[in-house]
Amino acid sequence: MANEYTPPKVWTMEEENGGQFASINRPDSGARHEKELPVGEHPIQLYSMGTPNGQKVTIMLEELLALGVKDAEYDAHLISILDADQFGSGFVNVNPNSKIPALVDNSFLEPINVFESGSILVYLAEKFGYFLPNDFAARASVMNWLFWLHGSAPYLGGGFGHFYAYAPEKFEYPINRFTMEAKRQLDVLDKQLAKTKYIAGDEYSIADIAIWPWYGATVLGRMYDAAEFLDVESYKNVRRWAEQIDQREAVKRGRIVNRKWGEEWEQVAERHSAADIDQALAKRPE
Ligand SMILES: N[C@@H](CCC(=O)N[C@@H](CS)C(=O)NCC(=O)O)C(=O)O
Repeated sequence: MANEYTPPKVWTMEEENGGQFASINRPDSGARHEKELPVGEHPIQLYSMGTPNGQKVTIMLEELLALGVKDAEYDAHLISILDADQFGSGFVNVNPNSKIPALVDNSFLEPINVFESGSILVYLAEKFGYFLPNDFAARASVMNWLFWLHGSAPYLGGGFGHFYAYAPEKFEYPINRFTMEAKRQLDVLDKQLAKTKYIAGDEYSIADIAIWPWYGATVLGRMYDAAEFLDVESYKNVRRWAEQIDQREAVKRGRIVNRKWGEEWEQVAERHSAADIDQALAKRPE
């Protein structure tokens, strides 16, 4: 085999390995610089970026606001992961794992730090009583699919997306391996959505809110420029579900928060009130 690699006895990081994100990846954790986090006027403070993991939380908050839950008002501060903001001391105090999204709830005597997007979704669902049913069987189904997403998405993003779109070269072995897995996952979703309206059953839930920004966006052709390569048209049930969720007002609002790329109307770098999103969406062409 050409370019065969023999691993050394002990791995050390000698140089950047190339590719997008290479300059921020290091094999250690913790703060790299001092930087306090800004705090806005609402009890809920979100520190995030509008990637699929970030979108989960802003969609959830916008869904809660759409239901009239006023206490779900939030400040969403941009953490630019390409500028290493996730390694600032304030952010690391909230999330020692240095990944967006992270949330601080200041509604109590002591602030509550919440990190991991799945944990944030469950926290908000339990705090406000929506999108996570109390019925034991229905709740188990939502949890099944929420945990499914958190075990599966790293293969789609860190595996398929990384090697298909971001790696410095197109390496056949990992592209084959992760394309196989991404397509298998899409098939799992397609078979489930042949039976149910939403992922976990008849009701829209945090499972849909978690899965849509990854797999919904993939079948809508918004991820990695890979719609044709993955033949997304063939996942008819996932497409039907993805299009349906794409039409929700809260989804249209939440998916553009903490985002500084794309069209002008889909960029809301920071959100401190509903007007920030209204102003961006008003620029959308008819
Ligand atoms: N399991 C985590 C994953 C979060 C994650 O991977 N966030 C990425 C952006 S989508 C990040 O912050 N990357 C920055 C880095 O790796 O330094 C979650 O669901 O919250």
